[in-house]
Amino acid sequence: MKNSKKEIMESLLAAFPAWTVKPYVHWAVHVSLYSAKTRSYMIKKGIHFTETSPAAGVFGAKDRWAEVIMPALGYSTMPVLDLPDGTFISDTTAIIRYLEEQHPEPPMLPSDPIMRALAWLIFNYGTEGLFLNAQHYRWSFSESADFAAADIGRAIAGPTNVEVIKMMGENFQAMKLEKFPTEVGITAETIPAIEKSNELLFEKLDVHFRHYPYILGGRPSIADAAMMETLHAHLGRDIYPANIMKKTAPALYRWTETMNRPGIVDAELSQIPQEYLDPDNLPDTLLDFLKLVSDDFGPQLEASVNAYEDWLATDPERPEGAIITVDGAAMNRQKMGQMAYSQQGITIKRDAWPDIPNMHQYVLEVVDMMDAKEKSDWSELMQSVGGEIFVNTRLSRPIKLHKHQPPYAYVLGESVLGT
Ligand SMILES: N[C@@H](CCC(=O)N[C@@H](CS)C(=O)NCC(=O)O)C(=O)O
Repeated sequence: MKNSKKEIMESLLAAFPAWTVKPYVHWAVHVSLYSAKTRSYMIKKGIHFTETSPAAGVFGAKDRWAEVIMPALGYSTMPVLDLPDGTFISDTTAIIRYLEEQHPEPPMLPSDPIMRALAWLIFNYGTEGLFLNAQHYRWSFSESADFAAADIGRAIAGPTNVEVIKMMGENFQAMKLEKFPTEVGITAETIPAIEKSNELLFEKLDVHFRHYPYILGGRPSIADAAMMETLHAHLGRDIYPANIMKKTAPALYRWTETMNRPGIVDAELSQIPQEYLDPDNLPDTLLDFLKLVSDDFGPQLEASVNAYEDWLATDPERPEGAIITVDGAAMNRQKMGQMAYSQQGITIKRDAWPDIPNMHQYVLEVVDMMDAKEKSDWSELMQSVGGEIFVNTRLSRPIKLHKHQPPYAYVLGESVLGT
């Protein structure tokens, strides 16, 4: 008997399983800081995805964004990942944790516990520790601001809507600059600290990427993806900082390109084994970078955790599930209060959000599962790069990422730690 069309289709799908995979949809825009993290992660991981934005028409995208995602979220944020089962996740860290669990191969986290803890630490630094660099180099310089604003207008209004693009662009820069001194901590006094940190960052990463294609050696990891946020989306594209990067750190610039294409190695570095570095033999290029992470990010971690503890202390009886914010409502930036910390000898005051303490829990989670020898090696490594804060800082109550279903927020976790 002749096979029916259905049977033929079924045998074809069995032969080519990739055809049956409904792609993830990455709601993102090219110019967006956080979108660069999930995009490069999925490219390197080899995850089949389509990218669309609220202004685009792909697969009826506009309607889903306006009628389903935005009303469910109750606030605006980018990126969002649509899952094949019809649900979505709204936060880059939640997206990466979910995908890593769903698709363990190829791993984007080292199996060695020391390297794994390091990956989460750099992930935290890349996701939030460079926020001021991104904001300053984009919005304080008119050539950068004009370029970025045009791209934002293009994403929102559509690429041919020139007049609206121009208007949106102008509004965006003014809106961002207004928040600089109070919410973000960028002022005439703090700019020298941000620029000094950035100069050191470019210098150290350029040396490292002359020797290794990725931050943890011959394989990409979640740490690279997180650093792509600031280093690609803003510093690697906006006119003013991209020129500095190309002139002073060409190997770093090359890494931003490598991270946005599939495959493992950079052709010139193909002699490097496609493996993560050996924790007993970390190169000076990585150790030097980690010293900078400790200097610049250690105080930020401490200040954010203190802000979280202060928020907790205002009402110690808060139940699990309570949204971690002074305003009580789910939102993109959940303000816990203000924090102050020292960077390059200058005090920076700005809003504190739960993101940094939340990600620090993933470092602690790995460390807590280490055996005694590994714990002592981790402490020794952190001590050697001035990162004791990363070992000693703990949270008195856990934070839970609740970004896959309402309230789409950082909330208090299940139990009080240590009881
Ligand atoms: N914690 C979020 C932050 C996402 C975020 O702030 N995205 C920016 C765009 S790059 C945004 O949506 N800004 C718009 C807004 O704050 O309204 C994540 O990791 O996804």
